[in-house]
Amino acid sequence: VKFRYIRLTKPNSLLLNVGRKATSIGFARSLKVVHGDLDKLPSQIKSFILEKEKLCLPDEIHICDGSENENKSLLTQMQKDGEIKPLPKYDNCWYARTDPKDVARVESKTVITTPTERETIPKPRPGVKGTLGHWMSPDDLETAIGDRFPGCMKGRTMYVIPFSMGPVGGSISKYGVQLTDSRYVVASMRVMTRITPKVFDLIGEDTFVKCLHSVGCPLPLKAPLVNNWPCDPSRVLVTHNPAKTEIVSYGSGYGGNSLLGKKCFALRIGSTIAHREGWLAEHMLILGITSPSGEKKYIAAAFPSACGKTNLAMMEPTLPGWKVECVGDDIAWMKFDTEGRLRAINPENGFFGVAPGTSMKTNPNALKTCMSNTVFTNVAETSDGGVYWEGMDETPPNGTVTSWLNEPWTTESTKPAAHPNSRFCCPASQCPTIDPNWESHDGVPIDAIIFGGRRPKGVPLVYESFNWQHGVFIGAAMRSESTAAAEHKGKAIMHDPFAMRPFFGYNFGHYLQHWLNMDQAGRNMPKIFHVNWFRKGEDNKFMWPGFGENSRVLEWIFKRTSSEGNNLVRESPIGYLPTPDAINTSGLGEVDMNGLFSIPKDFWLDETEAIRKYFDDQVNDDLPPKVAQELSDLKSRVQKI
Ligand code: GTP
Ligand code: SPV
Ligand code: MN
Repeated sequence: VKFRYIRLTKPNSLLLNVGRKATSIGFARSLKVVHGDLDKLPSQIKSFILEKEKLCLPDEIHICDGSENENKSLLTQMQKDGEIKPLPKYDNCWYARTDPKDVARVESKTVITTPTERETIPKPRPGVKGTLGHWMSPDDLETAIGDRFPGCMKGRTMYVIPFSMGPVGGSISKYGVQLTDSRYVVASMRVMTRITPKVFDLIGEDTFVKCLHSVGCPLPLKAPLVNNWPCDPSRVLVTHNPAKTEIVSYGSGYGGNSLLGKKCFALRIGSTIAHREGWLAEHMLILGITSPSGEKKYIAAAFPSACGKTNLAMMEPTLPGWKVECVGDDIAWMKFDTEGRLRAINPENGFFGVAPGTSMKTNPNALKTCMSNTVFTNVAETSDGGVYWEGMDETPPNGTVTSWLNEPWTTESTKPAAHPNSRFCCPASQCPTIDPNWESHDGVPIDAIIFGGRRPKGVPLVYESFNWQHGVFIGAAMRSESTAAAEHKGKAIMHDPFAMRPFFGYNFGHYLQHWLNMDQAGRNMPKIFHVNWFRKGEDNKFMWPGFGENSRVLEWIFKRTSSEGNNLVRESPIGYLPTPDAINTSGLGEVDMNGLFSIPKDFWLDETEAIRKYFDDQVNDDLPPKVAQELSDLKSRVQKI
């Protein structure tokens, strides 16, 4: 342990001097850097660390190097403290149970700070509550941080995580430094991002994304921990300051609230950078698809949280001869190159995937990916040292099951074994179908963009936009049933434009204009589609088998992106539909294809009305006229059904 810095404090504990080399003793409190060398860091990073250290007052600082040894030592310490336990059935896999009050993203406590509210969210129609994000004024942000952060890391270690979003050194990649007092977050960030001290050199004196995270449980504890999971659920706050490229998150250790590279950086701050620099940061999977004749294309797809991105990205096509490979399962950063092709990278390095519903039948590749080096959170455990969740197997596992709530569980139990938002966190490189180009520095070329959601009624299996502008409208009009990925209860159909509603870093109206502006002469614009795997029949069962069978829909999309697909469409009021035989149904069994493609007039009249109300209420004066025009065109087409 090196005692290199001295924090000088007056007896009344007013902080006077921070980060100065120790030259005197007396009432000084030492600043311990237990790993890494603060002096070797670029000066702006060192000042960032010292400023936050002074605020949070950790006992010591550990500058992470991302090494295997560092990871092992963190996991061992956590195990010793009962924060995680090993899962001997697999190789280097770990199990964490959270405080049941900290299980998902907290959208209501997630805010963006800009000088004016209008930069962050459109001004809703008078009397209407805005639902397109939460704004916090710079003054309120300062107060909120002042209420939460002083001394919040007392007794704990502040970890400094240098991380890259995208391959280190890639042309589309960006860098960040996260400070956190959670070892679980360090271990998870090591899977989800690329942690390396090279990032310090790459940042140098350039701007970087500054991330500060605390679970908000200084030692000694004021109340006992639940499941040894530190958090401060009643005071959670996840803040973003785009002008300062700064993220400050307090009170939660879970997922998007604490792994700040993911939604906070790659989407919220990312979308503001993309807006400024002329590219797109989107809540999209990226997959490569190869036809039986060996032709390969890449597709990006935006579905809301827990609506099928991971599953589509890793799918095993049931159609003979087709191959799907995974570039990413959650986030895409996309930029037009000098040749006018849209190129995409996956800024992440791992998957933080929904566990329930993942089985050898639905998503074998996800299961194979998480057999080693994986942290499972809030799934159920089995007495043979394995994991369990709803929809994992046809039959319940051997041995006994203990639920995520640490209660004995049987198939007779009324509560679920796993929390519906329980997740696996595993390295992308372990995916058996990872794409050979998944770390390509300049990204992969995108030929099609798909939007989709959970629509139990009225929305066909697939349709295609008439053109880019119509496609932007389709993204803007997206709706989906709510899921357990955030705090929403029940199964209401929510508006979730571009699957980005919880993740916009700036005014959605400006975002729409940005998408419209992408369409420029000389660019090869990807075709835009909408899919719905979740339509239900009279019996309330899914009409479409989904998962690997979705390859039948991908085949049509694939063909539509080249001239061989010219004759495979018919026009409908909502967009192009496949001609009756264009979707290969051989070997599919009993599926009501007519029902899956029906466009009920009443439903679509209601739908256009709901979209109109949403645009008027929520986007109001910031709705680009071209999007308003698309809506009125849709309405007149639907009226003629
Ligand atoms: P986030 O990680 O929250 O962004 O979610 P995601 O979009 O990656 O969703 P994911 O692929 O994890 O799927 C969520 C749930 O939907 C899982 O329980 C899946 O089993 C289920 N699901 C995925 N694809 C299909 C499908 O084609 N049909 C049906 N019926 N369910 C599906
Ligand atoms: C989502 O909610 O879309 C996720 C999970 O991918 S989280 O990392 O918690 O945001
Ligand atoms: Mn997601």
